[in-house]
Amino acid sequence: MSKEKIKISEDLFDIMPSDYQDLVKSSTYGKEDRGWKDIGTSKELIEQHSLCAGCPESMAFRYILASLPNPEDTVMVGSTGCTSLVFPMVAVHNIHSLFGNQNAIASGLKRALSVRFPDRTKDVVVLAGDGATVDIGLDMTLQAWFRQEKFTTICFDNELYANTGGQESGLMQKGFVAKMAPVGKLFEKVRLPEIARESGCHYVVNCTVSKPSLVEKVIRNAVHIAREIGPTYLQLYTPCILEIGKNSMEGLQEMRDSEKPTERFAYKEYVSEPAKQLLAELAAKDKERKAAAKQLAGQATA
Ligand SMILES: Cc1ncc(C[n+]2csc(CCOP(=O)(O)OP(=O)(O)O)c2C)c(N)n1
Ligand code: SF4
Repeated sequence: MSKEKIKISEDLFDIMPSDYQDLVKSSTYGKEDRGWKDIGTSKELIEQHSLCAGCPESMAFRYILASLPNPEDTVMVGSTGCTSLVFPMVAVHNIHSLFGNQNAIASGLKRALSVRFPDRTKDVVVLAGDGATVDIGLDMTLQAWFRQEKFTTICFDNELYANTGGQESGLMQKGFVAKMAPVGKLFEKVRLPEIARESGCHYVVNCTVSKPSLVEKVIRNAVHIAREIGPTYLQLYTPCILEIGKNSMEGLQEMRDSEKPTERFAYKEYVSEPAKQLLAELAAKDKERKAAAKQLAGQATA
């Protein structure tokens, strides 16, 4: 979706919904340095959502959408679950896939987009819950990584199946008791970040979404590396406050507590050698671009 395509004919401008007018006038499509700091000042690509009040998934959605390097040429692939309640309100192209199939759909989509738009960069980003990514969709998740499909997989890890009332998931902690899993989890949390690395992902991060600047960095890295090199995986802790008995103001603290160095969401990152090289090149180009812009601004004010 380019800004050109959503431009409203002058004659029809007045009768379009105000939200659409705002999107055309002040969204960040096409802005090179877009990021989480645009939230609250530019038209956001998601404003309302139907998640529980204070659900960290809603924060995560905002940060991710604000950080996509090229939202007008990005297609997101979702799956059934709490995340899927948000997609109808997102101003980025998106597809809802059958639960668990998201990485298979994204594989076909990415390949089709490369054939249909050979001269244009199209990013594909999967965003699904842990039930969809690690349990029911694990086959599709892994096979996409084995095949080196060039897209990013983001898992909103809330450590259970939230949308269906709290069943046990592979990413649930050992011993945790949920509403629909009264016996308590008998096994350890599946180590998907390690599995992702072994399965061929070039960039893997495990973290919470407590810090927007960190989310911005990892999203940009993951999308750029997937675009140029191969699959990338982000596992983001977005606790289900409803299931862990927290109120709407307590999600942030829960994430801060869970990212301490000895906790399960302590920041963990893996970058392959080719991906390291790419990130270094991108950083050098960015530095050059910023220096040139500064010089130009200096000339304009002189
Ligand atoms: C093929 C299929 N199987 C099962 C379901 C039922 N279902 C809907 S949402 C959901 C749980 C989603 O859990 P998760 O992926 O962890 O996302 P969350 O809701 O926790 O964000 C399930 C099992 C479905 N809709 N379709
Ligand atoms: S059920 Fe849990 S994960 Fe789903 S919207 Fe509510 S707080 Fe968020």
